[in-house]
Amino acid sequence: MSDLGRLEDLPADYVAALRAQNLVPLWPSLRAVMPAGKPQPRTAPTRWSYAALKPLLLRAGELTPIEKAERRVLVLANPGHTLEKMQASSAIYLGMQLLLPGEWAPSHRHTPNAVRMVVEGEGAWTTVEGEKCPMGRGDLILTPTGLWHEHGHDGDQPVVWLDVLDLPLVHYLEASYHVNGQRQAQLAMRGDRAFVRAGVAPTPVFERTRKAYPLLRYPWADTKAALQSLAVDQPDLECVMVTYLNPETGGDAENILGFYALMLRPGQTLSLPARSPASVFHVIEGGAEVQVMTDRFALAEADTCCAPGYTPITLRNRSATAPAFVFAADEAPLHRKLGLYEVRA
Ligand code: GTQ
Repeated sequence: MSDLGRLEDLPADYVAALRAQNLVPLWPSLRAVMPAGKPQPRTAPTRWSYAALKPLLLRAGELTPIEKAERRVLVLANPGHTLEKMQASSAIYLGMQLLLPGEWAPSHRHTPNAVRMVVEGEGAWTTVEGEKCPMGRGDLILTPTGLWHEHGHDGDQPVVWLDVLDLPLVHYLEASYHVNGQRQAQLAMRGDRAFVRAGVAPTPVFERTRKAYPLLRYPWADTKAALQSLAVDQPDLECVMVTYLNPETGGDAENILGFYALMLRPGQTLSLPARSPASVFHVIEGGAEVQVMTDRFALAEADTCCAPGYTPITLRNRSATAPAFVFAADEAPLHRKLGLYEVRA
């Protein structure tokens, strides 16, 4: 491969004349925007310890009243992108949100899609389009693009959850904005049993629901039971993983990011192939070691890490006797829609 000409090789007056016309020569920058063989992601393998961040988050609870924060969140920022960018990967935003007893995070809606993975505490809820979704450890609650949502808390201990948004992508597309709303009249408690069995869906008078997002709350007890059934049903299955789905379409729960839960059997090491999307892992129960290139993160419960795309990932259960349960998010739905999805052997 021949070396391409550099900017310094060009006469200064020529470069100045180009700039004056808002023109740029491609060849000095071609390799940077299209590197050979594989991308050079800015996303650095990064781990965030819950034990380290929790006191800082609780301190934010003392320093900043909810009225001054709207959403009291510490962003899990990837230094590879610079912290100011507030992104875990090119498309994924992660934040740890704190809600104290009696607090209320007012109703709004926005173009980025969000999900919440509940980390700790009881008694909080998210109301989505008038439906109240209780938040318990390990529950996944969707607030897809454009849907009104607010958070409240009737319990007596702090509640913490992990926010996963496609904000960096939507912001990059110059399509990110929010609208503030009124406190929602709570129409109903969101039932979470309607889609509890895979393979059948509610069909009143031969019509299926036409809701774009028929399921907003995925209780951890059900997801965990699905993983345990799968592990028992297929004892030789290496990758005991489920995808959070839209139960009406069978497609991904949201349009841009994908969400998964996986179970590592006691003592198991699971090798995942190099895939184009970046991914995030968060331990729901147990302990897991995540190896990405030369980085090896020992994750305890509630710890979170991210990995760039195009690199193999190895997950290992740190316990020889108990299973480990891990929540994962990635950019696969986005890559698939764009025709960019790749798995490398
Ligand atoms: O709870 O609506 O972490 O709007 C960032 C933006 C959470 C939320 C975040 C948000 C929210």
